[in-house]
Amino acid sequence: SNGGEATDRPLFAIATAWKGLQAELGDGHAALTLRSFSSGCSLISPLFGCLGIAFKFAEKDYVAKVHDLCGAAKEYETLTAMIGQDIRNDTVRNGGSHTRNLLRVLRGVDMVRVLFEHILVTEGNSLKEPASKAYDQVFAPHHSWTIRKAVSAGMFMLPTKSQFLKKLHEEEDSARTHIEEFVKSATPVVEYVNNVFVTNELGTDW
Ligand code: 1PW
Repeated sequence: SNGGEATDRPLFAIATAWKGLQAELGDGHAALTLRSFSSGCSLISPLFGCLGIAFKFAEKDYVAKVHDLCGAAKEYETLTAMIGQDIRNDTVRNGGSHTRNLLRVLRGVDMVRVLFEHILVTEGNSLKEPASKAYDQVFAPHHSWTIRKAVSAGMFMLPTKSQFLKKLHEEEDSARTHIEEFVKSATPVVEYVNNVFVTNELGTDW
């Protein structure tokens, strides 16, 4: 797999993999394979680990769900095939179902995408400001009061942006390039997966 490269330069590995996912999608009519999607999602896991102890729980939740999707990829060729099975079994919204895990993982990816968008336009060294905005946009509407309070307390323990980039072995300039590339590629991929939910009439608001 992507071993050394992924641990050395996580942002480079992420940007490269997601560029590949966007290419796999082509003009949007091709089906995305579950294998490449879940491996692209697993490359994002180290980012959560760089957010410090406060986000250990978020990291564990994300990693476990990505792991489930990687396992499902041995059984299903495409995301659509995997979701179809949950629809036939009437297990779409069941705790731990592949489809439910996919929706959670998709939100994790979207959170990183939105966080990066905010980082690109935020002056200064704060990670708390862009991370809080991204959380409020992507996750907060789906989380209970208790989780929202825990997350907002965790925001005070985030590293600074420069500490975060240092943990990722990046300089400001190289990081910006990879971040821009990821945002550009992830946008249509997230939109595609979102659309799979919508066209199957599963909704994304749960
Ligand atoms: C690089 C990202 C930067 C900022 C920090 C991100 C904070 C993300 C917060 C996630 C908090 C995880 C709390 C877990 C909640 C679960 O109950 C929930 N999972 C998610 C991902 O919302 C539902 O999972 P379930 O019930 O389907 O197992």
